[in-house]
Amino acid sequence: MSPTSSQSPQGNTDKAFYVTTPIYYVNATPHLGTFYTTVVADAFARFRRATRGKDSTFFLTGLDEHGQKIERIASEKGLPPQLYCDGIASEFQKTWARAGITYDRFIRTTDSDHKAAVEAMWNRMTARGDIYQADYDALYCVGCEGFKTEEEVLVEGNEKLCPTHRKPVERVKETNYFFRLSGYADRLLAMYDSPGFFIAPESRKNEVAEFVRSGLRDISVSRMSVKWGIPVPGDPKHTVYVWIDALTNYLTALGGPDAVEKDPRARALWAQSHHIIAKDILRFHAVYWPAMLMSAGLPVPRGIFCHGFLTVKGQKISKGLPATRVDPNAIADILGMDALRYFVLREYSFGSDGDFSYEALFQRHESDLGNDLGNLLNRTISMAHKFLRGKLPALDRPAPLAGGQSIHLAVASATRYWNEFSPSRALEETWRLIRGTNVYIDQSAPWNLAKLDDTAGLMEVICNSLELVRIAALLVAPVMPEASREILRQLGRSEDVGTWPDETWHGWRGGTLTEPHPVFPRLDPIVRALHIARLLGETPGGSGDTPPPEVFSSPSKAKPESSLVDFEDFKKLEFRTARVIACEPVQKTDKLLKLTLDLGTEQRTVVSGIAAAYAPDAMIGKTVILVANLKPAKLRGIVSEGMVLAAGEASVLGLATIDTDVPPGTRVL
Ligand code: ME8
Repeated sequence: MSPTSSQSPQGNTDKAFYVTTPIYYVNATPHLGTFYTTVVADAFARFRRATRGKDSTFFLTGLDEHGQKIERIASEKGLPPQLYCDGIASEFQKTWARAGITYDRFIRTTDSDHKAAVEAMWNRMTARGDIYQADYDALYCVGCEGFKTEEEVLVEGNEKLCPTHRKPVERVKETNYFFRLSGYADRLLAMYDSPGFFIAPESRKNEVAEFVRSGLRDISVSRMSVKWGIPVPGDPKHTVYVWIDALTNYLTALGGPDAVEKDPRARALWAQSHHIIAKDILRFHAVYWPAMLMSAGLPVPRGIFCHGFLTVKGQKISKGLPATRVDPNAIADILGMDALRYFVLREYSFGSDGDFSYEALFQRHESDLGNDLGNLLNRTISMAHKFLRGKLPALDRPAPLAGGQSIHLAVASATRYWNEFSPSRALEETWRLIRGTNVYIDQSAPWNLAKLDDTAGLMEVICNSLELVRIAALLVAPVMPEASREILRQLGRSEDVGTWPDETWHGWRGGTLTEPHPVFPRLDPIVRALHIARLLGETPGGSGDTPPPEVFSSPSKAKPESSLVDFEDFKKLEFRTARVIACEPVQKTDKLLKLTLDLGTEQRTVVSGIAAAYAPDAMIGKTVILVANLKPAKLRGIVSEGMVLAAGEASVLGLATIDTDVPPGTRVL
């Protein structure tokens, strides 16, 4: 079972909520795995702010910049480590800004207050008598920044490999400082069973308890051979082990160990601290970290949420495996960040592993976002304009709503699942409401009421529908903040942004509607196929192409003004006339034709989605307009070297041509 806030260590319903993500290594830019954890944390933070007030919540994310791994990468790149870290940090910050991540602090372990917090932790653990010096001879994986036992490593020939990274481990022989972890086994086991602490899912708690029961060894907490880090207080030849450094970040952000003890706000937040991580770093968070805190005389965190891995074709998405690279920014270029946020929160049940595919992503975009939510907004606003001129005051008496009980239930259930940290189930309940509203409109048939001049009936159905759309917009806000804002704007209810709906039915509260405007524009199936081909092409398993420009966007995709293109950008596109000299259908599809084009000085092969409108023979001899400088994309195994311009949305209606005879290859402007 997931915890609820009423189970806080003090046994009260404290409003405070502190949520953290891991601080990510700066050995790569954000990918779908780091995006997932960060979006989950952001959605929890947004939900808490909406339900308990803006100041109740503190959301922390950031970067783990020290250690041997980063020291090596920076040196390979010939950069001073700080400069290297600054570059990656700015990439993370740009992506998180674009993804609407509302962190209260973006911590970097190179921040000066963090150094002070690590020193304070070290001094507290030393004062407790838990830090001592000894010679060390052990195996180390730089990828994990972790020590490995002889039993843990894989032996292949003469080499010993890290079981996670499949790379050789290194032997470390040094005089190190050690932390007396072995002394904490009993207290850790008692903590796992105490009501004031949780690890979710429960299975992960059992796994950790088993590890502790099997016996804990003291851990090395300093390195002499690593310079990129925080010096050990009083003995600067040694550098604090990167995990001791990194875990302390959760205290730094609240003011450090002393503040967590003495400052009332820091104390309240720490008592409600929730670490969101994936299973790769569970041991560090559920064993090392609470033991360090116990040693430092500080309370342990409130809880740890351990989610599974996102995979591509069963392989964990990770920086070291380019074939698993899924770039959130490349997806957002096509669908927007909200759609990707929705997808990861809806598709994966929090806690389990989940496989990613572009097909599933585009499918959900079309069905859940376009057909269900987008269509509901669009039809409701259109009907309000058509039948009632768009000005919809609140009714004197809220209209009763058949099925009002189920709406009450949908809001209550969504709220409950958010409180229980189950985003996919909360969204499932929200979609029950959205789909139910579409059914309500179908069954009430306002178009028939209009024919009968039943204005009161029309008012009731349309006001009820508007209110249901408003409730849906508020319920999706933690997941799709921009879409929520836009829906509320179209409803004339901008003042509701950031609020949470009541569980009881009050009816429509009034508003002046804007014109309907698609929030999740539909993608033509061919355009969608092209997008998928090009997104896959970014991985070595695909065609190796880089993304084509925005020209692949559906013509219906409405753009906010800020994304209008400059003339300079437009000029980068090269349109040329081309004569079709051969044409044949593409196997196993009834949509695509393979064209051979003459451009005067060269021939090109282009795959085009015009098969429904043109027979292959009818194409021969035509002069078409080609986007000639698109990066090639692989479609059904054929490399397509450009794109033919055509009119139409869901299906092609006609080709763009030139009305006089011009030689093939002529530039079109
Ligand atoms: O471990 N699926 O940093 P890291 C789901 N610096 N989540 C994934 C994922 C995947 N395929 N890949 C990565 C570190 N993640 C340390 C943390 S904290 C004090 C120090 C997410 O860059 C997930 O949250 O290797 C995972 O735990 C984290 O990124 C690992 O990030």
